[in-house]
Amino acid sequence: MPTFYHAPHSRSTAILTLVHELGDPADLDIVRIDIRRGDGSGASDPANPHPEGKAPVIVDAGDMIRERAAIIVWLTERYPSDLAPNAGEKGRGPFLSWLAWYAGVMEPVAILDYLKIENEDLKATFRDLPTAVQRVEEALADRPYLLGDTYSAADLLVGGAFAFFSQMIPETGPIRAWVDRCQDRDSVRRAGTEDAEWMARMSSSA
Ligand SMILES: N[C@@H](CCC(=O)N[C@@H](CS)C(=O)NCC(=O)O)C(=O)O
Repeated sequence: MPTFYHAPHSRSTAILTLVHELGDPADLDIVRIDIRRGDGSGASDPANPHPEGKAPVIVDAGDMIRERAAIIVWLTERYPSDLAPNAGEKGRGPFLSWLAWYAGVMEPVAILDYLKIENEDLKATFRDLPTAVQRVEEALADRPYLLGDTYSAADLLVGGAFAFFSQMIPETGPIRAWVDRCQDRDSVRRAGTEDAEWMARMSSSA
């Protein structure tokens, strides 16, 4: 049985949200773990199989699946749904492109921007946050979601990052309403509630 190692209130919450979107597959075990957090709290958890103590991570039959973009592909293939176009279907290329672009471009530029790091070589490689935001605005100019009329796991990942880094949301344009649509889902509310409950239990037992 695959096991999803989840660190509440972290990047891993996107994967918990996806698991809920996928209908909470009965054969997917969820193990909650601690991680070292940016504010100095938490600790690397001996139960976490990730070689760097990070989350999320899934282990299935001895295979380790790391990195949210890869985990999203793996989960949506293993538990087919309308959250991802299948291989060979229209939309599959854009779906994969958004996931890879998020991991390889958008998250790096968001972090560089947050840290106020400016460097011409980095900019030549990744462009910058305004350019990334522009790509999302263009995609949403004539459609409610990144792939078209329906919500997908690409919206979950990219929209969730805009919700987290809310200072990235432009005052005008389609992104604000799209982020709200992406957040207004039972899966997001459930994951948030479960994470908050786990964090409260952890701090009361500390
Ligand atoms: N690129 C990875 C990032 C994973 C990551 O950095 N997770 C953080 C939580 S937000 C973590 O586990 N931090 C603990 C640590 O760095 O020790 C992904 O998208 O899955």
